[in-house]
Amino acid sequence: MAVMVLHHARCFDGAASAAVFAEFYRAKIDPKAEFIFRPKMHARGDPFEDADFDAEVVACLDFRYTKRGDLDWYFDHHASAFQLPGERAHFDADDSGTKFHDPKAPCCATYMAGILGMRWGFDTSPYEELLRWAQIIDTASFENPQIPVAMEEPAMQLAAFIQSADDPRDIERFIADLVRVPFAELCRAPYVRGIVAERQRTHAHDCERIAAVSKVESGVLEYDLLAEAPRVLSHFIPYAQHPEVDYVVGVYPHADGDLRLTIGYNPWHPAEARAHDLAKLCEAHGGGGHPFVAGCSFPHGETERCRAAQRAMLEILRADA
Ligand SMILES: [Mn+2]
Repeated sequence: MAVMVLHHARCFDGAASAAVFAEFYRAKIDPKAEFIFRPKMHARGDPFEDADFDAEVVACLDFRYTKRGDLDWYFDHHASAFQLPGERAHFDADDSGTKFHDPKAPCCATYMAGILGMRWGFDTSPYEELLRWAQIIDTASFENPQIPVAMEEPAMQLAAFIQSADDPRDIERFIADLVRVPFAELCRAPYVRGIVAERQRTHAHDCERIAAVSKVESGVLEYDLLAEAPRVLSHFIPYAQHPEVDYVVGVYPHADGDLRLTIGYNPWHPAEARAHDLAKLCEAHGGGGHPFVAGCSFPHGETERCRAAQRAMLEILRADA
């Protein structure tokens, strides 16, 4: 029996959710199941395609809902899970008992693990380290911005791997290894180490560039790297360099080929002091995410639209000051 696992791409929580779901499925539903892991990227309109549903069983984790193609399993915690007309009503009318969404859940992997433990009696204790780090990373609950920016902690190196890896075979192998190989050992595996070492080099360069182009005004930091090479950028760099800012709105060409706008509320400032729903600000420009960190993608070449969206958001955030 083939099980398609659609999971949020380039995301540690998405990979952790996929890994733990496959363990659950083998333990409690079908020990002979074979898994196809397919990373899904957010996109304007319908991000799904027919090939996503090319299996007997389809699970979608840490990603948008769809009423297309008969989903069998669904776990998500994104506030912007339901974007197309009729999706929310379709979800609400579902009585399968295998689809779950809670925008208040801090992390998809821990939310899903809780439900699988309670309703299916699945023992999630072997995945304690994986689940703990998935939640720390997804909620950006690091003690200080140096932890993600230094990129030394094994879990941070694994997060760097999944954000950068392109080869579907590496990603599939990584998802399987996440639940079998201790983190420190997995970091040393050559297929992981190669990608992480390269990532650490480009990350050091990114830190220099962000320091050079950042502008801070009224508690909001902006940066624009659209004229530079495409990259996978750590969104914590500005907070390590300017711990005083409340919000960051940056634009840069992402390695996936799109132009990316990223917007965040300083994770080390009091959560209750956040005055804006950043997912809503992004939905107005075709993006989405969480109230405290969100983003939009624009097709390559739409530099002006990307900059205009950034200006619009900066204006809203700075109007408070
Ligand atoms: Mn997540």
